[in-house]
Amino acid sequence: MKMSKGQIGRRLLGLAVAGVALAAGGAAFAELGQPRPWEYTLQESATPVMDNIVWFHNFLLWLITIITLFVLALLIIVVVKFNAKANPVPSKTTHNTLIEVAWTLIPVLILVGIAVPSFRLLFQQLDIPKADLTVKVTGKQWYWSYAYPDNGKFEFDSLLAQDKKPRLLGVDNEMVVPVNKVIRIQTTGADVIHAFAVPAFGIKIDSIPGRLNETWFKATKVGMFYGQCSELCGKDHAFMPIAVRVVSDQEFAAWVETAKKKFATNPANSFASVGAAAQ
Ligand SMILES: [Cu+2]
Repeated sequence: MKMSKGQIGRRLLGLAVAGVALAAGGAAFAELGQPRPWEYTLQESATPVMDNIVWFHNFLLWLITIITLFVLALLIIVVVKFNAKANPVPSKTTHNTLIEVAWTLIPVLILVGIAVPSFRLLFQQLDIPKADLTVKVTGKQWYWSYAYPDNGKFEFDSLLAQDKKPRLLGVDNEMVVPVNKVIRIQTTGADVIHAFAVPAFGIKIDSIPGRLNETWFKATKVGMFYGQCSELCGKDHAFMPIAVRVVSDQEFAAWVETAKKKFATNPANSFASVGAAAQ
């Protein structure tokens, strides 16, 4: 069967529409808080800090793209217009005040334009707002421990669960936090340096033995969010995932009650025993 040009056009358009719909559907099904196959962008943001990291990333990407294209255009002009064949008698010009001032000032202004949002973001990350809840995170070879000093001082270990999805990210005991609350993370290392990182929250901070590092996040979406140890810490570095479950206030309160009982007899509960002994 022979198709007219119009028919072919409509077929192609139909295919394109189907392709776009499929891609959009794929994006909609992609799960929040974890990497997805063939991902080349940042993970979808779930905190105000990550919103700004994403914005800053895109801002710089546009800026560098425009600058690169501009320099490329200048190079092409030079190659085409000023090669020996096209321009046998070169000009002897050596100075041009206007252009020299411009190519000094414009880059300075661009750098200032980058510095302002960059410093704003840095301060937002480092200036921890009044926290609703503190979670103490200890990196260990090769798992994480989470302590809740504000909620009954229980502590528990969180280990990779081989049978759980997503592969190499699922854990036995997830860290649980309430949504839309400022969570202060205090982190340290029990043996070597680890790093606590959750991409969707825009946090990554070293967990260093003998030292307490602080960061914060305010998750604005409920769900599961995954991260990984981000400082090479030994043979099982790749197998100590971070899994954070963000829930409603009521669910959090209910979880605290069960967690208190569940982890009361945790022999590794040194934090709670030290806290109890001090009282
Ligand atoms: Cu590690």
